[in-house]
Amino acid sequence: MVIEKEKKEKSARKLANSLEATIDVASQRMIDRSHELGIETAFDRAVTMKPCNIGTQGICCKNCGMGPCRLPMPKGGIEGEDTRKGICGATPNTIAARNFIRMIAGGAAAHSDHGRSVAEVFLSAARKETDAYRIKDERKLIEVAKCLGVDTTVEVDGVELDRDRDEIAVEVGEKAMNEWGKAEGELLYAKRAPKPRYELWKKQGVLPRNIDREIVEIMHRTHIGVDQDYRNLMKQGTRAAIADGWGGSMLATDLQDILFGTPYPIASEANLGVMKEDQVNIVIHGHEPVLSEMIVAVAQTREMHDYAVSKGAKGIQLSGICCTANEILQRHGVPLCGTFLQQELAIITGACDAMVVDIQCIFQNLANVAKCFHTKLITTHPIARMEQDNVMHIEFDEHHALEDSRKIVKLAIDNFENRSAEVMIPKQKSPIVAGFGVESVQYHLGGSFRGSYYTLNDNIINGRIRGIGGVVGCNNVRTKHNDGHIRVVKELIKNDVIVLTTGCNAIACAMEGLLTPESARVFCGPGLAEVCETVGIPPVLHLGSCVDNSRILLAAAEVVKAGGLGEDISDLPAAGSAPEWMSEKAISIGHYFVASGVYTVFGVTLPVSGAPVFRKYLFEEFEKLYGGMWDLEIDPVEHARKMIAHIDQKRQALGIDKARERVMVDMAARRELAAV
Ligand code: BF8
Repeated sequence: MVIEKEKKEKSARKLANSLEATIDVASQRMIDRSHELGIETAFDRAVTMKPCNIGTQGICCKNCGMGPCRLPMPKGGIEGEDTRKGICGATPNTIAARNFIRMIAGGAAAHSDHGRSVAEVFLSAARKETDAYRIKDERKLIEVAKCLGVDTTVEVDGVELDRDRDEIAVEVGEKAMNEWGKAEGELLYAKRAPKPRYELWKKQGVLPRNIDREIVEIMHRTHIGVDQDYRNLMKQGTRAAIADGWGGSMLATDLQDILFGTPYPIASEANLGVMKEDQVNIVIHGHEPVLSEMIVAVAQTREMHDYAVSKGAKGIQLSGICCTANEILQRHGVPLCGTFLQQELAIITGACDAMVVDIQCIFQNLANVAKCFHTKLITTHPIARMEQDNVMHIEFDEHHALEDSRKIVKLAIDNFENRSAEVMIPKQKSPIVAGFGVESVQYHLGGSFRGSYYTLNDNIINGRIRGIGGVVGCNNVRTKHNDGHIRVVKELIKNDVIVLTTGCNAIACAMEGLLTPESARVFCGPGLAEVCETVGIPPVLHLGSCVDNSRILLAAAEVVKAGGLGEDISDLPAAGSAPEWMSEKAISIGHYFVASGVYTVFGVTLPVSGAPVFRKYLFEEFEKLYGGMWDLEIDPVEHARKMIAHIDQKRQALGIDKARERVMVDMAARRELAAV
């Protein structure tokens, strides 16, 4: 009775309970603060707005004007033949598969269009049409040139010489741009996958032709009356997801690294407590580092610092939300302000002088929250504007990048004196080490001389490291903020599974203190702890933003290349996870993990439960086709245990399920062998 009464009262107030909403104390404080100030956030809206039960099962079709056709599961489940169908006769499998691959299309489009924007800036930098950007990492330029088939040397009078770097850069930019819309051929980066994987994609008919085409074809195939076989629909979904992971996302990562520098381990801090009461706080939110790189450069100038001081502030504090945060963290050590679900809370501190947003994962409600404070909310991208009239739009143009950034930073500084509401910045923040990648893992685990993945492989073979977990993805307000992320990751590292993380999972782990080498002793099993302590790395390696999941793919390819752990990614003792996913991008990422041979578990929900045959196809039959498959597990500990069970199964298949040291064969041993 008491519980019923409490429930009624709560729904009458329509407010979130901060302790139930998040595990993060700083966020709890700010949710409570929002209630004191009468400001509504996503946490409150989640209490009042229930998700559509049919949509969450994936069986609502709204692809034509005769619907929406909703095919709810019968109460007692399906008995006998499943006779449900839409007006046109579409079965639950067709509808769920159409919806699923449209999500892949949305996610692949978002990542890949981001990649295209970077490629455009890259090309204009290579052609010297802008002063703001230049090639920073020449080593990576050469590596990428080779992958794109760009000559890096020239023959002069029979002598092979290094080709001019500017010429290489222009051709890399042109070849990269071509990957989005070339008329013939196949995605060039597909060959960066292990050879058996590439051959498998070819055999299955899912090698992407170009990035845009695969996305467009999904929209065509899912139009009413086109593809009506869930298996054939998923074939196209697979092709588009590969075009994202091994195409648009990978190109975005590579070109960003060449332009802005390949990340190397760097120390910083994370959580709302990084904001400073006596400084101008600029929070950068979104995804494309093309803009945020310039803001970082401008905000760190003496001119801007002095200007801030002249306005009564002690300096400028930059921080980031979402994947922009990860981008500027991994290259400059700019602190993380928070995850996706903390974006409104950053403004509610009352200390956010400007929030600058570009694309993806930006709540429209930011405008309503900003209205309650002095905060300037600035949109910067032509494809991502907001209708509310308190939002400023300063369109960012790479040809005037520094000017635009100067304008934005000045606006924030000028706004410092307008703070009105009482400022309340939570104190919580954690120290972190971020900025890992394919190259730094090679360095840290291989040593400066060996510089390879052999040491990592050795430690997996000898059992100190049980396996690799790629844990990524969003926050989802339908589940307790960061709870799934942290419980999954802690269970993995406790069982000696090293974690590679990106996106909002990386930020959640940062806030929890898991991105420090010292955390190994506290949270890891003895084997992983020993490795981390010996080489001085955290047990959870921050590999960047969501497009940087491509770094996880390439790291997996390197592990295969180093030998001893099978011939393909699907042989590795590895598993993927997105405990709190919510975006279409996460579905595309999940599917390119699966198509690359990785067992991938999602938390919260998956829109497939209303179509049991289609669900079985993704969860079981996909393994026979690609060596990787989907799974759903809501309980975080069980979620991690499923990953560990899969890792153990792979260890057994490789014959490395018994812990053993690698025995070096010396001369004496050789003689003994020869004598036998
Ligand atoms: O691309 S993890 S909530 S921020 S979608 Fe968005 Fe999800 Fe965060 Fe980055 Ni990725």
